[in-house]
Amino acid sequence: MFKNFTNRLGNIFSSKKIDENSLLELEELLLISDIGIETTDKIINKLRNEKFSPSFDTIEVKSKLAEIILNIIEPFQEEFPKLSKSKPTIIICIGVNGSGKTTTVAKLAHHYKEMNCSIVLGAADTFRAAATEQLSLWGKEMNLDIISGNQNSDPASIAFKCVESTLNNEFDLGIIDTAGRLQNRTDLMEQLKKIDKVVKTKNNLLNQKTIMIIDGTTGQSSIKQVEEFSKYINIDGLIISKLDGSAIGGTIVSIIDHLKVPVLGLGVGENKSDLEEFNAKKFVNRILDN
Ligand SMILES: Nc1nc2c(ncn2[C@@H]2O[C@H](COP(=O)(O)OP(=O)(O)OP(=O)(O)O)[C@@H](O)[C@H]2O)c(=O)[nH]1
Ligand SMILES: [Mg+2]
Repeated sequence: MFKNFTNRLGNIFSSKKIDENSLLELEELLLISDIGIETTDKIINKLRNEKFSPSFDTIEVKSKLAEIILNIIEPFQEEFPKLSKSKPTIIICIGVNGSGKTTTVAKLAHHYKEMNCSIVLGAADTFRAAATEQLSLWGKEMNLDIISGNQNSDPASIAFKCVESTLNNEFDLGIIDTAGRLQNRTDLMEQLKKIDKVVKTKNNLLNQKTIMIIDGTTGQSSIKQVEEFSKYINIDGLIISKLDGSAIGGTIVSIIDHLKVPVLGLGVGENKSDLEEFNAKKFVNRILDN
């Protein structure tokens, strides 16, 4: 087996030919990186139309490839929400089960705490008893107030209480954790809509941002997840978690290509400081240097 992308690229183009054979091999390589068939085809077609110098080398192919991928993703690189001085911000974290929502709530809280912002957390995952406890532990560690309720209480009412607390206590930021839900569970998706609706009732007083957390190891099915969630709630951006492991994360390229949704950050571990702002250039290198 070849050790990495660059080595394989070198082998594919050692004959110094951009032909159907080499492009087919390149297609396979991009698919291994989880870029997905349609986006891979698009990339290959663009590469096919590029002009190469007669004695081109791996570096030239790689840099053209990097440019093509960067052109797809860079327009969707976005910073974490900037907090305004005049209005507080409410961030709602959503996603399927186990995608990394609660951990990301903690990571975001840490990020904003480092900027000296005042923060309250809303434990709107009332589905599992352990969920509130998990968030409370993070709250304790960072010395943050937390709004919670009993198990099975209405998550929308917790979300609303978190909004009220943010406004009444003049916090800069309220971050709402929600329960994991599968996109085909209409009842749970409707519940999400309700959370969104109650937060929106105070929209003249605050800035609302909804961030969907995607498990970076999930692969192509995450496109469907984002697509389905966005039928119920407007998604302002994505954070892709669990990219500290072996997952290359090429799915991000196809998610952006298909859905044109901004990517804000990457989760790179289980600690509160393991959150990076999404940097498209760095990410392309991650794909092409893996
Ligand atoms: N390695 C790694 N693990 C992560 C990352 N983010 C979350 N995890 C782990 O993934 C597991 C699930 O994370 P949670 O934050 O509880 O996920 P969740 O989406 O809140 O889960 P539910 O509330 O059950 O839907 C935990 O063991 C986390 O420590 C990450 O960026 N890297
Ligand atoms: Mg959770």
